[in-house]
Amino acid sequence: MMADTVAAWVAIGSNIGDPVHQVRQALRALSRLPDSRLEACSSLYRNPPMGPQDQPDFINAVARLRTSLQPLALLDVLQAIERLHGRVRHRVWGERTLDLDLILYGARRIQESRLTVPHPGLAERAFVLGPLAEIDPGLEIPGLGAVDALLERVDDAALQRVT
Ligand code: PH2
Ligand code: MG
Ligand code: MG
Repeated sequence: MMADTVAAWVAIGSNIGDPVHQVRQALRALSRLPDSRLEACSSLYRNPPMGPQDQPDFINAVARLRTSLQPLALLDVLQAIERLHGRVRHRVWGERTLDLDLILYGARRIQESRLTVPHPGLAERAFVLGPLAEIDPGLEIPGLGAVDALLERVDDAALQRVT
């Protein structure tokens, strides 16, 4: 078990129900995944919605796992957590109880029908780059460059750390 492990990064988001509680529950669930260890998690950040503006603020965070699960197997368990936590998703870019996105898997680039890694929106999203830079500032994102350099190019003024 845990032979051939890689680091994998998961972006967490929630904006309906009790988002802070749901993000904490998600982190707890990530700490219990098979063949995986939760290595690091960022602070929680409150921030305004990207997309439709008539929805509540999001709570976002990023976690780093060490895993021997293959990317699609990891995606399966992430989607199982979303379902177990009663995922509700009303519209594209809209409100949801829990969103777990596999944003990076080692230094791999993956193009499959179910999964694109690095996550296509990564470089534009302060709510992903901010928490990611908190735990791994110098990380090189395949094809995009270092996290801290990418963060300098987006507006992160609205990211509010939750105490
Ligand atoms: N997720 C979305 C749509 N908009 N906005 C913020 N701030 N954070 C998110 O995680 C988010 C969003 C759909 O996944
Ligand atoms: Mg998602
Ligand atoms: Mg998402």
